[in-house]
Amino acid sequence: AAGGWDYGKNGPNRWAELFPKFCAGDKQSPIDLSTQTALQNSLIRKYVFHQSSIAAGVKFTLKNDGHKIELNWSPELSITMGQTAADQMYTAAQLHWHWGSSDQQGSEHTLDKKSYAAEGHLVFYNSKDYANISMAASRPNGLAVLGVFYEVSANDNPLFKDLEKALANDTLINMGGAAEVAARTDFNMFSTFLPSNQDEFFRYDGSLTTPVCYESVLWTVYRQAVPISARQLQMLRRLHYSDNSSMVNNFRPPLPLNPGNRPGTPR
Ligand code: 1SD
Ligand code: ZN
Repeated sequence: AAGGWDYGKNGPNRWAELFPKFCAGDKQSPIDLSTQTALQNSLIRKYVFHQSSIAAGVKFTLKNDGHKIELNWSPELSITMGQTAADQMYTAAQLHWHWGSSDQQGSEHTLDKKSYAAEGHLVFYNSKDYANISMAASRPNGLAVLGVFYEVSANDNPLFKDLEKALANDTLINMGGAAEVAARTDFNMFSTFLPSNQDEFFRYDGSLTTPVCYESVLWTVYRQAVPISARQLQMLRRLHYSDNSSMVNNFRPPLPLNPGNRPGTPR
């Protein structure tokens, strides 16, 4: 499989051995989050978000990279966040998802040991200190990721509703496939991706959840799950990995809590 790892034979239980330099580290992600910790976490500051308006010509592209689907957008669309409106140190580079074969699994983080059907990751890099995401990915304070849980519901998810036409495109089924998404002029990434309750979240120092598992990620995972319909989840499960098998269970299960990745330390 691409890069020498997958979610099957060379799956998460072998990554520490296959990529020992980082995947065997002591602040690895994901972890199990507990609501107890969320309460202490209310001391940690919320990010201030900013997005430029959708100009004519802004395009979104969904692609199958062999491990998941990822959403990218044209560079003139600026999606940023920081501690204050003036200090927008993080720039969003992409959004992607992890999901299960059944509704009882699929998320990477768990909440009080509960798994969700899927988890979305809006990946930011520190654009104050680094030129691009690949420069930042291995560096201290390099990345910040916003994680959102998806829960099966009778209601469609509004973001996936926007992506549905592209998602249904057969070119996306196999690795390397990509499909364009027309941008709504009123699209806002933060209000469409994040749950309505943005006041309760977990923050901790961790890692990429895929090899080579760099320990460069400041994680923020929201407590409130967002809805996704069974029909929309099926659209994800019909995609294929590089070996043509069904793209499901592309998540890394939680890793042990260590002093390095224990949530709740304000920073
Ligand atoms: O799995 C993604 C990987 O594709 C890449 O986006 C990386 C950031 O460069 O992040 C991981 S994850 O930790 O966001 N799952
Ligand atoms: Zn991810």
